[in-house]
Amino acid sequence: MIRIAFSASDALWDSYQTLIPDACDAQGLTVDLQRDHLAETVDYLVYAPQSDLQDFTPFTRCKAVFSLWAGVEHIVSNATLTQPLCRMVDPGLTDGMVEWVTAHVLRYHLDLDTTLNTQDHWRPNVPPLAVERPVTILGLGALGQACAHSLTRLGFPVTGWSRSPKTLDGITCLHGDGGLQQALSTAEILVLLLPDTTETQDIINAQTLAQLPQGTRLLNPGRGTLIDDQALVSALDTGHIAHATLDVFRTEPLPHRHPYWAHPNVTVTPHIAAETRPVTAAQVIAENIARGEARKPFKHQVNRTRGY
Ligand code: NDP
Ligand code: OXD
Repeated sequence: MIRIAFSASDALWDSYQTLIPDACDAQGLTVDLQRDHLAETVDYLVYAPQSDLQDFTPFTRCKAVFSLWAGVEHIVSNATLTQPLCRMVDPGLTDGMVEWVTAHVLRYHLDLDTTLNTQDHWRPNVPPLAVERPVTILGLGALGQACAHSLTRLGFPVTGWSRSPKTLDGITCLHGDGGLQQALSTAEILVLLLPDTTETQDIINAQTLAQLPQGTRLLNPGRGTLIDDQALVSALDTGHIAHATLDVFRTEPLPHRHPYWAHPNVTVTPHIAAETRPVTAAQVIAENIARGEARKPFKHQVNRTRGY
C-alpha cells in the first residue's frame, strides 16, 4: 500500500480525496490518501502553499513532494525539504492560461475597451490584423509555449524569451541577457510568464520598460515580483505603457489602497488567470507516482538551484 499525505486547504481536500485514489487506481496503484498519516510512514506528499506544513524533516521515507501549484516560490528554498519537488504542469491549468492570455491579447489587439458600446466614435480606427501586431512572451515554459502557439495560430508574430535556447515552430525564440532587449524592442503586447526567482525579480523595471515601444500593453499572469510597481505606474502615467492587465501581485489580495486599483489604465484580475484543475491534476500526480514506483525520473521536477 502506497501512503500519500495531503497537505492543502479543506476545499482542495474535498476535491482530491477521491480523485487521486481513483487516478492511482487507473495506473494500477493501490494508495491510501490521508491528511493525518504519521509523517515517517508517508511515501508521497501532495502540497499546496495554503498548508501550515513548513518542516519536512519528519517525512523520512517520502520519495517526492507534488506541488498543486505551478509556481513553487513558497516552498523551493525551504531547507528542510530534501525530497524531490515536482511543480504542477496540468493540461487543465494550461488551457486556462491560454484562454486568459488569448482573451486579453485580443482585447488589446482589437481595442475592445474603446469600441464596445461607444457613442463617441462611430467608426474609430480599424485595428490592424493580428499578423501586424507583434507579441512578446517572457517565459517559454509549459505555459508560455502553450500561449505562444495559440497566438501564433491566430496569426500574431510571437517572440518568446527564455533562459536556455529553444527552437519552436513559428516562434522567434530568444534567450539570455542578450536576447531580452531584442524581445522587448518589438513588443506591442508583452506577456509575463516567468517564475518568481532571484533572477526574475523586478525584471520589468524603469530600464526594461524604456526598451519597450511607445504604447505597449502589458499582461502579467506570471508573478507580482516580476514588476517594479513604481516604475510601471510611472510608465503608465506618461503613456509609455498604454495599459496593463495584472493578475498577480506582491501582496495578495491586492491591498485596497494600492495605486493599481485607481489607475485608469490598469485592469486588475484576482489571481484567476489559471487554476489547477483537480480532475486533470490528479491524473498528473498519479502518473508521477507510477514513475516513482517504477524508479523512473519524476516529471516536472524543480531545479532547486535555479528556483523553478
Ligand atoms: P516553467 O517552469 O515551465 O517555465 C518557466 C519559463 O521561464 C521557462 O521558459 C524558463 O526558461 C523561463 N525562465 C526562468 N528564469 C528565467 C530567467 N532568469 N531568464 C529567462 N528565462 C527564464 O513554468 P510555467 O510555464 O509552468 O509557469 C510560469 C509561471 O506562471 C509560474 O512559475 C507561476 O509563477 C505562473 N502561474 C500563474 C498562474 C496564475 O493563475 N496567474 C497559474 C499558474 C502559473 P527555460 O525554458 O530556459 O528553463
Ligand atoms: C500557480 C498559480 O502557480 O495558481 O499554480 O499561480
